[in-house]
Amino acid sequence: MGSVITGQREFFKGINQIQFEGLESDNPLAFRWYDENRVVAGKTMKEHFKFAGAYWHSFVGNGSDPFGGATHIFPWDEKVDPIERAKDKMDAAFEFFTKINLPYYCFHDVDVVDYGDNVAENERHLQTMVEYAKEKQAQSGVKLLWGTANLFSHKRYMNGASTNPDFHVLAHGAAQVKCALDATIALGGENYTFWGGREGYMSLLNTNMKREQEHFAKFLHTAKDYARKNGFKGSFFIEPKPAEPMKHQYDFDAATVFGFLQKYDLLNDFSLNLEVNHATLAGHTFQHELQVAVDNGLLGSIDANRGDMQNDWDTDQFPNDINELTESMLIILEGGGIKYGGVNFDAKIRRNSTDPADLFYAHVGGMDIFARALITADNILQKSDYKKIREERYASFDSGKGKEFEEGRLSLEDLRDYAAENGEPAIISGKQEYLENLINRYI
Ligand code: XUL
Ligand code: CO
Repeated sequence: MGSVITGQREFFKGINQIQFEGLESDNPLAFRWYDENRVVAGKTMKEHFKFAGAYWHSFVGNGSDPFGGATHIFPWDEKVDPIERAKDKMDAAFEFFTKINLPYYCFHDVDVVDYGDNVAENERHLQTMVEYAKEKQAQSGVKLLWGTANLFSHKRYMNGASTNPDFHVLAHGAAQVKCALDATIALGGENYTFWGGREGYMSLLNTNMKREQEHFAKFLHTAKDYARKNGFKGSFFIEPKPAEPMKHQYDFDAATVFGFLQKYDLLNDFSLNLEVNHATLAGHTFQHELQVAVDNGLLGSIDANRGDMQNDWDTDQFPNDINELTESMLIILEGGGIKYGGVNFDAKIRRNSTDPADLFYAHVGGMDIFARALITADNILQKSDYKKIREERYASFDSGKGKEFEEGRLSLEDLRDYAAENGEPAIISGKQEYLENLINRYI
């Protein structure tokens, strides 16, 4: 554990560095499960998760919603000069990261410092803050998991960025991506994310979908080539989300993005950043999205949060569902882990969670629930018949005619003859309830 880094002002007064105290503890500002040095399935918890704080939700998002303004009144938002204000915000962010013991963080360009309409001035602002962030990273040891550019908030992006029908807007998106890539590379950022915020459509009546998707692919290739030319070794993440803010977004879900990356020859450089609430918006479980990614070698990173069962929008709540996460950790462990990134808390405290400590409770809970899910999933894999049950379901393909079919050695006539010769198949249970109970037993 590193030491706490504060700037000139301490923003989270009265909150000390959060420690692991174990299950006996009833201290709400202590970890009960997340012990960063504990080894599970051959790696420390710190290595398994590479937990990251999200700059936007924790230090920018102020609790406002479509029906009302800010409720989180940030003390780091007081100064008038944009750079001075950005430095206060960064001081607060690194104080928080070091107090909660997050080894990584993630940002959009516009989270770090105000962006206006002047490309050169925006570049100067971000470069100034990159120099400041370098010092903060060196003092604290906190690293950049990924950087990204916000190509969705400015009014010019109302019809998309790289999929905008206006080339001029696309070029502005490219200018922002160039600058955000430069920042990511300068800070030793391990990866770079593209969430296609408004890359999609509101109406097909005014949309040439084919042309927009071709532009999207060309844009990604151009950005990737620039970053590689400048020494970037990390993975580029595409973050699927089916809708919101657009009616339809091209990066709909993991399977759609896989098809897109394959079609446009981007599979060598790109992988997926999967977000729990985006999966549920797509009508999938998070587990489904993880399995699609693992099966295609594309599990790049995770944006951790959860949705609300009664709402159909991206509520971005902090994770707290142990069943969802245990089943997810089973897939991640069996798939060999998260490939390039880590677990970024793309989650926000509620509009009415207005105490400085609320941000700490939220992250303590999130880190603890992942740690608990990891331990539980590892126990299930080590001690139970979970894996065996699934393997045995497919035993008919392990030898004989089933094996020959897998090897592509049977024709349709061969299959017909097998069916005719062997009569009606036995009824075999899928044992779903047995397996659900098994998960709960280990929780
Ligand atoms: C939006 C979302 C973004 C991306 C980064 O739903 O998840 O915050 O993670 O642009
Ligand atoms: Co996200």
